[in-house]
Amino acid sequence: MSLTAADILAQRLFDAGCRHAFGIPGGEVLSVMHALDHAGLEIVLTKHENGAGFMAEGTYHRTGAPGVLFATLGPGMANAYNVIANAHQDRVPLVFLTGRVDDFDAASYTHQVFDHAKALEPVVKGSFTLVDGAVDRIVDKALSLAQSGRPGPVHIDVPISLAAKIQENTPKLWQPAYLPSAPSESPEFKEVRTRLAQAKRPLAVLGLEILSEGCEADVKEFLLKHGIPSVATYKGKGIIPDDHALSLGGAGLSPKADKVVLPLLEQSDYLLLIGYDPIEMRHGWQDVWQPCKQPGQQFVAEFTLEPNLHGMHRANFTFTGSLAPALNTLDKGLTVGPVWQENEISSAKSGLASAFPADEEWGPAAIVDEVRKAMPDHGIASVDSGAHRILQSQLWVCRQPHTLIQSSALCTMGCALPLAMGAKVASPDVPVVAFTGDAGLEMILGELSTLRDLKLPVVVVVFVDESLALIELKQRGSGRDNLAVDFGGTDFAALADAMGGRGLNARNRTEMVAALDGAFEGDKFTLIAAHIDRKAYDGKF
Ligand SMILES: Cc1ncc(C[n+]2csc(CCOP(=O)(O)OP(=O)(O)O)c2C)c(N)n1
Ligand SMILES: [Mg+2]
Repeated sequence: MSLTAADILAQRLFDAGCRHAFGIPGGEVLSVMHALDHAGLEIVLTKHENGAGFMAEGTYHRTGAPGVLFATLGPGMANAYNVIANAHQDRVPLVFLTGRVDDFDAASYTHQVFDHAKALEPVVKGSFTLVDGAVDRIVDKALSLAQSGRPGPVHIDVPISLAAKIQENTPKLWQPAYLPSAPSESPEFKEVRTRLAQAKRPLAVLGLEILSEGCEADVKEFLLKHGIPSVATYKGKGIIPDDHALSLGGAGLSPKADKVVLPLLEQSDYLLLIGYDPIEMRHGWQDVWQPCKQPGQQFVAEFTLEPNLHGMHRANFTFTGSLAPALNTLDKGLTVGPVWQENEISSAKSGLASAFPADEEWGPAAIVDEVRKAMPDHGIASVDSGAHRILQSQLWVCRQPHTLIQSSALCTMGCALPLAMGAKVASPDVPVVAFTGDAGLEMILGELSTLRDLKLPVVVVVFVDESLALIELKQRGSGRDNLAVDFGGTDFAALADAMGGRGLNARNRTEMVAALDGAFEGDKFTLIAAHIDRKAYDGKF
């Protein structure tokens, strides 16, 4: 059978586990889109390339296979920039396919044409142009790059005529998977083990690289076996269930949580950083710990996928390579003694619980509380950027990893709805909820019509406060006048009805419970406009 370049590209993506592709076609990417369809990827037409990219990311969180986003040249590519930057910062393997005018044409044609690769350079791991006769090799390189080390986005520009051109050569075999590598035994590694065995106050910091590697179960087993408590970044929540006695939940954005967690990090005599990528963290986490050489003082051992070039923190030893085999080696002959003998961890847990009460009569915490009660542990929540996210991320109890998804590095608005949609497309049987601020939703509203067309019962919970609450808080906190942070009210419930969903308002817990009833079933999305006061987050995080 004769295959075009686009067919080979599409088959490679299918072989890599990709089953969906999201985007908006233009004439220049039609051959690619149809080839993806023929190869067995479901094509999802969206309203904006930014939303499409987040849907593609949503599928990655469910399947582990790279997300696929396609866009036409020029404006299509430019619209996708935000989500590509997000994939870069949030370590998402994303394959970004664009159409491109043929080189002979570009010599005398300028309409919609600019250099995609140059524009994308700071936000992709690599940019490739398909070349006649080497399509298989180029796609393999792109896929390897997207998925190795810290995952990230790769861009493949597909010249229009090449896409439809029959390829003479038979595609070569898919290259084998890389095998995990672990640090070998060494005097340094021995010291890391010995110091852990002697530690009185060891504490692990868990990050998103654990999810990138897929070694959540190994990390959990190691920490629980040795009774080592941990704190996670927001992306790492649920590796150890948030309500486990050894878990301090997630941290990174909330000053109130930091007040409890950072002193523990300072008191700890042994920090074990596992896949901790500080790109999720703010200034409060810069150089919190001080690794020392002397016995009895703070010791920091770091296991990470890539060298520490960020400079956010230091460690006595940083081992790069696969995390699970490294923990396996660390485990050999290891016995950790009794730790944290003065109930510091349980006191910190109670401190966190009282800092974030969920029992208010009505408000953002009550909304999160009611949704949590309505969802099983394996249900998936996404959350947008804004004041609501900080509170939601602290309050949302994750008992399994991968159950709370968000943009925690780029922190972009407008991600929660499409992330939830992508997760639901990839796993229709799992209940999925998107939490979003009102401004964040208004940035991405068009995708509600995509959700209508998908006929999926995703639940969208909007914190309606008619305010850019997080920015208003910062503005007020810095003594500035109120400017460009308040806006008028949208009737989100009516809007949801108009866009083919089920719209409901909630102004108290009873209405919230009623709105959630049956919302995770059927073939319509439910949008719950949860009304809260402006300034509802004052003193809350
Ligand atoms: C694309 C983008 N633009 C601007 C910002 C800056 N920003 C962060 S949070 C926020 C307010 C979001 O308002 P809303 O969605 O209503 O959430 P709330 O803070 O009210 O909970 C803004 C403007 C951002 N993170 N992303
Ligand atoms: Mg708001």
